[in-house]
Amino acid sequence: MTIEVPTERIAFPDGFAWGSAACAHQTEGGNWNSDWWEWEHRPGTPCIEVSGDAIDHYNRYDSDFELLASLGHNAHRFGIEWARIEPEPGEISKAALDHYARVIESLHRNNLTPFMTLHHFSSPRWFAAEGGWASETAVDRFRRFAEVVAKRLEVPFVCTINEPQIVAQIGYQGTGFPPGAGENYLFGPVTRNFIASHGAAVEVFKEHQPSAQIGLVLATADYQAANEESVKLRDRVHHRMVGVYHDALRTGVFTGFGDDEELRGVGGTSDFVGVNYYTRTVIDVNERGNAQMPKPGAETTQMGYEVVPECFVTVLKLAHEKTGLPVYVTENGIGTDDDHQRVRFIARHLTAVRQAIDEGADVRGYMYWCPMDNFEWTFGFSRTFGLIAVDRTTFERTPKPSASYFAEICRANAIDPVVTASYLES
Ligand code: IFM
Repeated sequence: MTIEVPTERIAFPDGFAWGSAACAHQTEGGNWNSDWWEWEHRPGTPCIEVSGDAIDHYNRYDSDFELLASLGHNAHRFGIEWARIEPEPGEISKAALDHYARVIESLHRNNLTPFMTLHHFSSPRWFAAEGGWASETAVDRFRRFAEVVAKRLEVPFVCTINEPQIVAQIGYQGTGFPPGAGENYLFGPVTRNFIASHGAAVEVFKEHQPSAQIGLVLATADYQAANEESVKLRDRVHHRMVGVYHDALRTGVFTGFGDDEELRGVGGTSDFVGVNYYTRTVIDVNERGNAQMPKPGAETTQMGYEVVPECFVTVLKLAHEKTGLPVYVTENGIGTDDDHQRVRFIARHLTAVRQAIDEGADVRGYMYWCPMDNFEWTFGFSRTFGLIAVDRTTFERTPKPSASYFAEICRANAIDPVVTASYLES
């Protein structure tokens, strides 16, 4: 059954976290010591432009958080930048840590519960030069960084790594993200290192900051088989992309991909799983396993993703069932220049969240991706996911109508059909 804009009031559980999610590299600007900055400037990569000053969030975080608080948010997912905190191996920037301590203070001052992401795609250049996530030293390097952070930056929620599967797939198996390795065989070892690094960060936080709730943030498309013959392949792809992470979070064991590898003690003590959801992926064995493009006439986004809120119910339930953990929606959003489409997207996807809760998923919060239009990786600034527009020459922030619509939901802890209709008509 398709999920439409609700015609009845839909309320959310008491204490639900409402906010938006952002990433350091995409917003801060001037992240020149990171592998992404180098990649953006390297001739021949798929980047259409460089991140430059991004949206100058590094300097404007305080007024940005004030704005989000004024828009009804009570939580915020933000990222810290490893390349700033540890500019050279083992060399820690006190100034960078002090900066992020001020960022956290500002979130508290604005009554936004901090969800801090340790790693969101970008890494220090020195880490990349050592072999990045494929290196034998990766887990120890990440553990050391996590320990520095755990000792200094106190927060109620920690997201260890954002969408590790995307980095393994696009950066190591493929050539679209740094390091652009294009080596199939790297997917396994990189996945292993990500899962072990998550486990290492969990250990470190449990020791130095036991009050923090700690989790992993997964890219979770709904993987579907285009036909009967594709079911096996779909299961395999799902296992490689999501299943191994769910299993590791539930059991504390990374089981590898059919090889002999088994790694114990990883992730078993996590407190939540973060779900990032955008669309479904339809696998067709007859298309050499490539994901099918949306059918003609399907509603799509600037990214070419099909809009399918029904699949959100499936992935939320699966995340909870397979990990046994509470779930936070750590990202869900739409790149579009049609703000009515964004309002419809939010209304339908939140209806899906409520349905998942009704069907047993322990979902405790929703963070829209993203607060402000920003740097969308290889697509530069051409994709507009934000609730707030940003003028790239003056950095002026202008909330879109969808920001006010989302504010009404956050404040009411509910979706009101009359309010929704008024935003869709205006
Ligand atoms: O912008 C990205 C984010 O960095 C990771 N998740 C998906 C978003 C939209 O493409």
